[in-house]
Amino acid sequence: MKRSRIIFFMIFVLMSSIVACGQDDPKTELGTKGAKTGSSQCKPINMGKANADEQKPAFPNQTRVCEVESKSAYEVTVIAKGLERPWAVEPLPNGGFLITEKTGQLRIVSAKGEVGEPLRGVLPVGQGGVTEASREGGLPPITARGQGGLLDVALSPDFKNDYTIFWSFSERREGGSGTSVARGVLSEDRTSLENVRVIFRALPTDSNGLHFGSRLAFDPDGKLFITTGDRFDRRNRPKVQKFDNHLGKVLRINPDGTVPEDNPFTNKNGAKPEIWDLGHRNIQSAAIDEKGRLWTVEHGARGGDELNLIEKGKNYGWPVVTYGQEYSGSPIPGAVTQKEGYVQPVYYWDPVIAPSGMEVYEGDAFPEWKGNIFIGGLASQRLVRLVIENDRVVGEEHLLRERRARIRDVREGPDGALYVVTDARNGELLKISPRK
Ligand SMILES: [Ca+2]
Ligand SMILES: [Ca+2]
Repeated sequence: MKRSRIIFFMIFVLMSSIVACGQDDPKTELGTKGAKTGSSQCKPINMGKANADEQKPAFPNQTRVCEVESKSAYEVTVIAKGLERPWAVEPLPNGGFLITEKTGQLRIVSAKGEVGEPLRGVLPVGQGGVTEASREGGLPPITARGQGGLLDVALSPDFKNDYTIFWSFSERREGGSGTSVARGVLSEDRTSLENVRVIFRALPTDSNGLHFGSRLAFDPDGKLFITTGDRFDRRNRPKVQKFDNHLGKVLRINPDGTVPEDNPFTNKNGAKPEIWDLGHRNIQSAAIDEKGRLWTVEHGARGGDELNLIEKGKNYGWPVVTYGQEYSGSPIPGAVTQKEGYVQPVYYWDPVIAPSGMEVYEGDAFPEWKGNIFIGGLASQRLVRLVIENDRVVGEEHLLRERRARIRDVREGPDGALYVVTDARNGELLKISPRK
């Protein structure tokens, strides 16, 4: 019995690698081929067989749209190497980049690619109600366990004047850890963070190391969106549909940590006032589009990664309305794919891409890509490009497949190039720019 299982497993591994080779047929790094858009014979990208293949999309093009190919010629340059599990990249307005490393360092990488020392931070005692003494001279205590660590970073909307930055992390707390957000001011010499304080703590705290979210995005009014996850286990999952906690939600706060008066549930009894919407599994992608609207991509269960356009006060379903199935292959208990009162995803993937960071492209360097959504793929090792028309996905392209790297974040720089970090012990910062 045991032996046959091993043989079966070996055959499975062999087959998987053959499929993987077939999918990743070598492509040059330069995207110069003609687009296939518009063909009635078009095919979706071959990601393999769907896990929940009996599930049907709610509308056409909600999954597996036509594969398209960029006409724009681009090149990929390695700006920096040797980053330790980078989680986020944020281009700075005057050149260079802020980079978070999951293991706890926040660094500046210069425009030329020089990797700076970790920024020194100071947490004033008593501010932010920290439950444990901060590491002396360090950032608020971070638990870099499981999926936790130093996670996203965002610039203040007025960064050019206030030098303020925001970051999310899994905070070490009594009873485990939880997603928190801190802010601090970058010193003039760009070596340390000053006036650091924690402005948000997702509750409840849990002892596991999974599903922390978390991306940060400022809306055009200067309010800060924070995304979270469901903290993974069956015990926590039902909390996503309840208002008395922060799990599986988009939250919205003022940059000083107070709650905006126009949040949807500030008058609801027992509701956490930071809640903007609910019903998410684990949102690790968030970006604002040209109209100022928030888009997110979340890790679904097996076969249920989804793209959502976020609206105030809405319910996005998890775990009662969702695509996909449990990792075990069994159905998600009690779940359906459609139900009135729950927002359908704009798009979903089965099999999944395992999404990370995202960007809505608005630059001038690639006119063809304007309004497109770019999403990093971790397990899928690719950069996903979605062509959007009337808030629906009409084309999909997978870039960077030949690099075979877990893509952790993607952001647009002031120059219109895309900047990408790869999730590895020797992580890279890549630049995608027009081919010279
Ligand atoms: Ca960010
Ligand atoms: Ca959903």
